[in-house]
Amino acid sequence: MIKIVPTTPYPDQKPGTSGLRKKVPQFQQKNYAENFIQSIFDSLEGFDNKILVIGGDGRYYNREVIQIAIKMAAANGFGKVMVGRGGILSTPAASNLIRKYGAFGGIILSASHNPGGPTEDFGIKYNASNGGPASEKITDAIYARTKVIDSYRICDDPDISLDVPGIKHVDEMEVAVVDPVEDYAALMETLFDFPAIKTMIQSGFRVAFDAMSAVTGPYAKEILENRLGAAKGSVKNFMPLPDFGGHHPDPNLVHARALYDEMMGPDAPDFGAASDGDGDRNLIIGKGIFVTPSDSVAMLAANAHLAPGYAAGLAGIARSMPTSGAADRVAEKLGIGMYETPTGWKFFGNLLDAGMVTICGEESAGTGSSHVREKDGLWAVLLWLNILAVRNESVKDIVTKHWAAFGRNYYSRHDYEEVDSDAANGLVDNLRDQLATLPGKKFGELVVQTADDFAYIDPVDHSVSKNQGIRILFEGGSRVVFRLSGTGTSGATLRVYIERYEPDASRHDLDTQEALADLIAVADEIAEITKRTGRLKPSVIT
Ligand code: VG1
Ligand code: CO
Repeated sequence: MIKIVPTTPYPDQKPGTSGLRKKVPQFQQKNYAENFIQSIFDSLEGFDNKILVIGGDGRYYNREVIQIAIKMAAANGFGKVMVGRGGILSTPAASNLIRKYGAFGGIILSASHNPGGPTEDFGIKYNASNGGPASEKITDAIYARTKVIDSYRICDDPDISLDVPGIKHVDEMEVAVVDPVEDYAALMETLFDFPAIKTMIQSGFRVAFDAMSAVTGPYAKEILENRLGAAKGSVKNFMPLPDFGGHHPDPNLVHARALYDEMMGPDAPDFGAASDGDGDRNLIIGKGIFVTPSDSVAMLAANAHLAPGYAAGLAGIARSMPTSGAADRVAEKLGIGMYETPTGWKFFGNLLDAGMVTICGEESAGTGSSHVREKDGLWAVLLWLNILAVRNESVKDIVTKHWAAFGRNYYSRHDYEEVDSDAANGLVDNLRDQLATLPGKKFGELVVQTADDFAYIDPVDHSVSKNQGIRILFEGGSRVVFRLSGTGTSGATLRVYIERYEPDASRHDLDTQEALADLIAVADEIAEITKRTGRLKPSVIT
């Protein structure tokens, strides 16, 4: 039976870079999840009798919110819900289901790379019928609705069993519990040359994949071990755990340190990779060489035509503004369009839908293509493997040859986590105040060419997104970028992105932090990071 339950608004349900993310206890407040889900439905039109896809990364509180979302979908008039078995769907797999089955949209429960558990993070985001994260127009409408919501609709049916695939019902609505992996794995087989990768692996090529006790475990096991023949045990930490084993499921050099150490060790496999909580990020490490995400986007774009799904070439490339310019050089050489967007995958959706770009990437270990409308960790792994199988060279060879051909963009991101919010906002305000006077200023050898607060005009729908990050560009092409994270759940996180272009191949094997040392010092001087945050060094360097 459908119930209409009175409720009162929460003031803090503004979606960030990728949906609403809060600590679990905040989500456990009375009606907190219900308010947000009803606000999503209230901001949409025309979903009567349509399909809604629901799934999450398996983190703590996932199953509870999935039951709520299913019963609310039934009470709001959806015709059918597709939910992954066990409540599991990686973010790219959910995007694929929405597209493949013509769903109206999807609700993805995840706080991505943030830790999980009873006192850690949870998140909810809405994806539209193209399979991609809701546009700012929709997220703004959802937020506006959360501020005035006074009731929500829910069926008072008992919980459905999520563990056995098949068709069930909640009130009049059908619920299909589906295998989370099958459709996704089938899509990957259409894009990549599985037989060629399999042959490479059979000839002794070794792979190590760290699923970080998060959602990609079942996907990686099925694809890498079962279908591609990687040795049992190649996929590590493959059981999705509600608390990710107490770790941050963030595939960077800090949190995926064990994999990094293995790949730098004497008996390193040929290829190492990891993904994050919800399966949309990727870390790529070759034997003895870490590939920065910005470089990875560029190298994947330069070689994508070697995989069957991209044999016809690329329509264009898009990258988020803080991502290095390495991909720009590839686009230039290929003679295709290059687009620079704000941070967050939602900004790629229009470009992909319009057929203007094929490959997109972010410096935060996000790479993807037009096959879905999310970044996709395993996709990036498989494209790398496909390229390695065709070129029959090591990751290191591919990387060094790429740098020799295009030049190297030394690149690093410094994160200052859980900084006092007022201090962080003050720092950004202070930077903004300096924008007009910075051009022409000299800092040692470095001369500021331009400085601005990045604004984006979407070339498809002409919507404008302002205040997307402070950019300081120096003569010669080096730059530092500052922005505050929109995915954290406590205090503020300051991200500083540092980049220098080096065309000279004899200078391509410097240590990254050393190659960027003067820019790092200038970033601190201009932004007064130490003075304002009290931090002597970043919490995470990627
Ligand atoms: C971060 C990354 C951004 C990414 C976003 C969501 O956002 O910088 O590139 O799109 O996370 O990724 P922010 O606002 O914290 O910098 V995920 O894998 O957390 O969904
Ligand atoms: Co993620």
